[in-house]
Amino acid sequence: MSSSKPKPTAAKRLGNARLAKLPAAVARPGYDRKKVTAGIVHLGLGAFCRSHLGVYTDDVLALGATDWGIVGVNFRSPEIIEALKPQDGLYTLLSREDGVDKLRVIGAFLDVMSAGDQFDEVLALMVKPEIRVVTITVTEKGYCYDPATGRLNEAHPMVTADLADPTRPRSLPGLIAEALRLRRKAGVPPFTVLSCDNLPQNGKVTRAVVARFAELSDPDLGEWIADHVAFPSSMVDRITPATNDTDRAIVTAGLGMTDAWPVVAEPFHQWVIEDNFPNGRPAWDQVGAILTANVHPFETMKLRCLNGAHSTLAYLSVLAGIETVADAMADPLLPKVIRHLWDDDLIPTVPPVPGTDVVAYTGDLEARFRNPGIRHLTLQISSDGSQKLGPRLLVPATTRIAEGKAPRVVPLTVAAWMAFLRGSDGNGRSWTVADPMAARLTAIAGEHGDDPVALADALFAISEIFPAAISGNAPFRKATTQHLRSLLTRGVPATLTAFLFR
Ligand code: CS2
Repeated sequence: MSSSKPKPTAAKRLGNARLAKLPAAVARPGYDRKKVTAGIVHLGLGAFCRSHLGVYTDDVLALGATDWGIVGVNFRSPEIIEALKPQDGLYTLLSREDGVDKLRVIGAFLDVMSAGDQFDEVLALMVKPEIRVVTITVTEKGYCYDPATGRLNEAHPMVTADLADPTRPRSLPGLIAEALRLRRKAGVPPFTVLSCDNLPQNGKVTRAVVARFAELSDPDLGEWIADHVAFPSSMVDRITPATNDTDRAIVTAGLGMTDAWPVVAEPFHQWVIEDNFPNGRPAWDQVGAILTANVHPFETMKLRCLNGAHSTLAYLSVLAGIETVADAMADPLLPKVIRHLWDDDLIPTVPPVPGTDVVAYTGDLEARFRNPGIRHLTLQISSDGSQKLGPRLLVPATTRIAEGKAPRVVPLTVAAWMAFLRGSDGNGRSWTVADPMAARLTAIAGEHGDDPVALADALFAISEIFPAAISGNAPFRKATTQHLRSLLTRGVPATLTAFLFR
């Protein structure tokens, strides 16, 4: 959050007491919040869960199901708690398309808590029988897993710290395992754990990290979790850029009162959920979510086509000085690169998706990416590449290689990521590399920065990121190194021109 924003005064702040004073044009909870009780604990209170889970659940509450309110728990930054607590958990969704702004105040989050400062309270809440679902958005790195294997990273510093004292966990796997241990001890049926992050088979990964963590601290608990707790997978989608001060000002003007932290999102939203909730669930299916036995095809399509294209746009754009996805889509070359990525490398790897034409889906993605009302920063998407490249692009590239085909665009994305790790373009522009592996990656880039062969060799050697099928594939390495040389010496436009028109 910007420090320049004025401190909202209590009198003019969004909150329960001022809901009735909102202008008629602003949508608001269609139910009595006082009657709503918590049925969900949500872990990871970023913008995404507020534009997605919060909105679907707000719609369910409006259907009259009063026992599915959410308590949001944050692991790290206290700012979101400080913003939402004085607002009774209320916040505004600003959805934007074709120059039209729509404001809606969401009431589904009944309370917000800090997993650090309020640890005992959070744990006590997670043990209550009325909490039947725990939802998660902590981004890829929050799972403390190894992206290459999908298993718990047992050497992760938070995991080793939590294993030393499993009753005071700080990590996601540690917290869920401890809450489940206490529920079991108290004879309370387990909650269902629903991951809403962009990981392939996110339910399976969550189950793997929680059950393994538990097994390491108490083998019996590990077995009980594996046998008794449901971890459905889900595919989540809504483009939600970080909120900026212009958005805050628009919301304040529209509400006639201050909202310290609204969320901005595109109108489009999609949620496909594996229907495995032994302890009950909100009727999300009645408000637009797809509940199905098999999420896999949907998730594969979305993770590869949407997120894979995002990452490709992000690295090339940061290098080229292009700030937003919409600006990238206005570039003469980048949309052509993305079309090749879809047609040549990704669509052939997506299994049939029920009721969906995948080519048409990518056409819709193009339109969504072009939405000029959404200032989605390419630098924001560039974060955590060590976690994102695998599921989004390297896994489908591996599939293509196994079929005897050479991936065409993925080596270019990997080259752009390698050049991005240098943190500057050598011409005075610089940026921050945000990544859980940043120290190691930027040290490598610093050492080999100008030498494409040495830089690519050193990065391909990181087995946590590059599976052997990629790092051991000579044509892939050669293509990547050539693109990297071109990016470092000739820059993005000349590289893309050569790539597209050679
Ligand atoms: C983006 C996603 O930041 C990123 O890595 O690709 O946050 C993307 O906007 C969402 O998954 C859209 O549903």
